[in-house]
Amino acid sequence: MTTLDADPGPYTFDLASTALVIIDMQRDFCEPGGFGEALGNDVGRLRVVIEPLRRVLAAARAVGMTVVHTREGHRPDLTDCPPAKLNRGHPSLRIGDPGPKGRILIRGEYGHDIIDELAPVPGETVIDKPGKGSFHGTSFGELLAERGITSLIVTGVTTEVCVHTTVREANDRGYECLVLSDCVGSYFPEFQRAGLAMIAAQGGIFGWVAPSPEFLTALDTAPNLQEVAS
Ligand code: TIU
Repeated sequence: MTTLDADPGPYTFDLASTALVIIDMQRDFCEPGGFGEALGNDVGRLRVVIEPLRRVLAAARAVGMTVVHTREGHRPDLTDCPPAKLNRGHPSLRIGDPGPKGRILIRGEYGHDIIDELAPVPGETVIDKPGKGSFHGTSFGELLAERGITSLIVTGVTTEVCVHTTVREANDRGYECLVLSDCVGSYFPEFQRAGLAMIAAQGGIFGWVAPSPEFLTALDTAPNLQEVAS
């Protein structure tokens, strides 16, 4: 077991039963011309997470941790996109409309895929999800159960939307979630601050929060899973 300092208190995990979850680091949210910008957001605000998250991903790969990426998006025929989501608000481009990076939030399109800096490598699972949470309408829960995963290191975007929904879903299912504060991002600074505070408040009502250097230091002392297996 490995322990690190977190809010509201020490977070203890066993590397063999822990997964790094990278939520929706897609061009559609992090680059101009995608869904995030169509909703009126400054996508530049999300780019601060890329470098710390790249370091965490490299460290997780080095110790042989389970890594799961998620992507929010829909089938080309939009049969998995409820009208309530499709018609919400007044975006400049709606889900399925042609945009500069392909059809907005549609699986298989360039904009839907994960940014180059964090591209998955063979052996890492990519979960395509139609909603904000990673469990809804996906095989994420089955995958975690098959691998005996009970702890999730949660990263990605956006803090108050897909990260929060996933952490809440996971918490209700009994997973222990650590959110890395500098590896989750929001278009809204006030939501970033409040979103992180909500997770750790009330004795960790949804989980734990720590900056990524705490996790990287903890990984240095954790047993390397590849060496343990060999
Ligand atoms: N709009 C917003 O903040 N987020 C989303 O629509 N999806 C995710 O958070 N991935």
